[in-house]
Amino acid sequence: GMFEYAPAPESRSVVDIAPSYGLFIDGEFVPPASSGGVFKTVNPATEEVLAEVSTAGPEDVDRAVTAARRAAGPWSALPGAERAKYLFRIARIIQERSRELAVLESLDNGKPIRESRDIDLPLVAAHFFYYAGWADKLRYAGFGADPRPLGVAAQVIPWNFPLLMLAWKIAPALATGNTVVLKPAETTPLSALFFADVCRQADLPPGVVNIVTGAGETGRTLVEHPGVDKVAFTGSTEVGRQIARSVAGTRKRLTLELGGKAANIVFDDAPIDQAVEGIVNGIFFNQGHVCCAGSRLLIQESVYDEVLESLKRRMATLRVGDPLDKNTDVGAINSAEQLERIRTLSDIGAEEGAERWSPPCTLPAQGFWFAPTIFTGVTQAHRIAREEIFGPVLSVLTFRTPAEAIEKANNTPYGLSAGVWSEKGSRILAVADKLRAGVVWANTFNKFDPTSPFGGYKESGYGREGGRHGLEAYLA
Ligand code: TXE
Repeated sequence: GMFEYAPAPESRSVVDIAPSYGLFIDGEFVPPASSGGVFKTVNPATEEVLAEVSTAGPEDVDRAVTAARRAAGPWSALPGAERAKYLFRIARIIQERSRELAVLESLDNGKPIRESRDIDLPLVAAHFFYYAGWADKLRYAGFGADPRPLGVAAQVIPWNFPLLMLAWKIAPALATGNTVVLKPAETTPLSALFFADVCRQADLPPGVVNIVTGAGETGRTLVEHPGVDKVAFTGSTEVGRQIARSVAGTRKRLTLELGGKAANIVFDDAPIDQAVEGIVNGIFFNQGHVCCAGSRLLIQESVYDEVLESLKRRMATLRVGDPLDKNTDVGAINSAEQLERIRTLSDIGAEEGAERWSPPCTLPAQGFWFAPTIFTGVTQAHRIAREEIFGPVLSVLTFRTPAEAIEKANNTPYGLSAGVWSEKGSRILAVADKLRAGVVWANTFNKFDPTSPFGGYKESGYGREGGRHGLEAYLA
């Protein structure tokens, strides 16, 4: 409309991306030891190459673990208040550089700048502030009189929230006196490499944080390295299973944060407009590349028509396109591979008889895109009701009674999150109590906070990140 506010797109020039990057080992950027090779990271919205990144081979991983081991003694011997100073410094530098890092994240990942700027980056800083506050409070806080770090943590993270997943992993590890070797995902390595620069700027002692880039093979080499004391993984259930097998029988401690297929349950007494906002946020936030995405919508039959009509109207207003445009709601799919996975499952949904609907929208010719999509007439038998799609695709089911809603919500191998929409507090509490999900949101969805523990049941993994619980995973 004529009064619509149309801010200029965020400027790419606020971030200075080098043509190529080495590995960050022992406080320095170094080339990989052998001709392990390089790979390119692309902007998924344009397919333009952003930079060349190094593949860490076994020798590089060994150097990184060795550096982390050497740094572990002095780092853990520092008074907690000293470690806190470094973490506070890192948090402040992230705030100071947040515009640059937000643009970088949107370029490498494809997420809308509004999200990287207003959600990812503030949460990244918040995590470092939060765990900085814990570093000097570990004694007599219920972890035993003299809580000890585990040593060297190997951390492997996915591409959906590159810098935020790094913060979830690194902040509690450092606060508790561990050192880390982290491997970012191969499609989104850049913000972790910029974080290495943040560590340098904060004068973090060499070896406390090491970043090794590469694909799954680098990740496997890292988690299997005998010098590692703790493995923390976020990614696919399949790789999580492999890691659990390889860690079994070693002294390594393990936490896994895997996939999900969350139910978002709308009761007939729910505030419908608010619920529709939550449904949209639940599945279209970050293109649905969210492990806790509300990918199964369960609507009580008596309000089905009303909710669906309102949801479709709202979906028609979603703007899909340039991640750097401040008006964009839904950005690019992170990679050609992920786009293929989403397309395949979506086509299976249609073939199996569910009804597919998307609002009219023109997708850019270059890059990886998928229109916001809903499937109605979905039953438990459909693969799109059971398998994680990890894209902007919502499967809609219905229910009559609270018992049926609970039964359907729990009928999944996953158990990461769920949402309940109702005017009645007593109903929310009663239902939440019966949901096998690590996180249950009431009249909201995809709300994150560093003080709250996050993690799953069943095939969604084990261990908790965030809050006080997040510290336990890093203490002996
Ligand atoms: O995951 P991978 P992918 C789900 C989602 C998605 C699917 C596949 O459904 O469609 O998984 O995504 C590293 N040893 N989730 O292929 O392969 C890899 O390099 C050690 C949900 O991207 O699990 C990357 O850094 N590491 C999820 C990280 O693991 C290995 C987020 C994740 O990649 C490895 C991502 C190995 N053998 C995907 N193989 C969530 N829980 O949020 C790969 N890696």
